[in-house]
Amino acid sequence: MALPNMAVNLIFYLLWEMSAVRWKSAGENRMIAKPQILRIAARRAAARVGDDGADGGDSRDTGTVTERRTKTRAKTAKPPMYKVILLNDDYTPMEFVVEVLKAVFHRPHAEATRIMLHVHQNGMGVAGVYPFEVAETKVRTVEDLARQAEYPLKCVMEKE
Ligand code: TYC
Repeated sequence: MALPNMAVNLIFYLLWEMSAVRWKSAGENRMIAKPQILRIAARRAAARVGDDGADGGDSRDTGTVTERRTKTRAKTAKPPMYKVILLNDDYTPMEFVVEVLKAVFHRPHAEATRIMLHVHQNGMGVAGVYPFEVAETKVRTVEDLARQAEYPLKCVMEKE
């Protein structure tokens, strides 16, 4: 018969109280009483989240709570991302912009053409989104290529 959770919690609470009393009066016995209750409760909690409770815990009666939490926390935060934005001008040839989008931003031809036309019609457009240092390098590469070809193509970056 499955007991309702509240009843089970109440039983654990009473067992806990009893063990705490024993703990106060039992001297050496305290090493046994408290962790025993904790282990049973932890095993039940683990069963509820699909863990068998067999691992991750120390079964020795050390008086220390050693059951590990099963939640994992991400250790590294995602790096902030930066949009690399192409700016329109009246002089850079469309073909040159398409080639830049293919070579520097690894866009397939059709997508490069679409982005170039978007910039041409709207004044600016996103060529790609990257971590800070990658975005910085892309901006410099575009401007180096433009300078070498003597076109005024400009490119900026903006935090997402
Ligand atoms: N407007 C340019 C032209 O008509 C083409 C162009 C597109 C230039 C995108 C820059 O980022 C740019 N030749």
